[in-house]
Amino acid sequence: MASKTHMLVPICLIENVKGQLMTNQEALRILSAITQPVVVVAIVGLYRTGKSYLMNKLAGKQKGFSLGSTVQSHTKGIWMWCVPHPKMADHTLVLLDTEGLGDVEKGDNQNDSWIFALAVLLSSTFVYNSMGTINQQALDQLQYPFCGPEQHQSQRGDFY
Ligand SMILES: Nc1nc2c(ncn2[C@@H]2O[C@H](COP(=O)(O)OP(=O)(O)OP(=O)(O)O)[C@@H](O)[C@H]2O)c(=O)[nH]1
Ligand SMILES: [Mg+2]
Repeated sequence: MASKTHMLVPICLIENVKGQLMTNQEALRILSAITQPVVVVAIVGLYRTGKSYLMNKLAGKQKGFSLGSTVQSHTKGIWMWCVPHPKMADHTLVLLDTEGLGDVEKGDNQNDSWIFALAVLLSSTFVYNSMGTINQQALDQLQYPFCGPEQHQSQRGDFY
């Protein structure tokens, strides 16, 4: 039988240091060791909109992904938490919590787009978290990983 992966706490998968994205080797090692089928759920949205809070709910936990308590952007890069899937036996649920978009202190749209694109490409189910209506900027960012600069067409995954 495939071995179960159960991380007690999330770890950083993609570090965002001075505008550069880098993979965390320890996180890659954990992912490589998973032998079960995976369901990868990523969440993206504007900063300070409750993304980490919602992902903890999806994990069925009160604590896990770190929550911020100020108006400043809190999560940095992309964080990963692998837990047993709550409904599908012998499946691993990989939760990806991302750095919030539109941080005025960061002011780096390109870096935001990289995080957005990575989350879309890594996930099988993609959650766009919004406290109001989804605006044009969100749709523009969604098009980037699907069409890209070379206008590739691809259809994959679910979008909620
Ligand atoms: N009661 C309640 N509190 C929430 C809810 N969503 C978020 N919060 C609170 O709002 C604050 C910000 O939530 P986070 O989950 O850290 O927001 P975030 O989108 O991850 O923020 P960044 O990492 O900066 O992008 C925290 O103090 C949460 O506890 C909710 O649905 N209900
Ligand atoms: Mg967060």
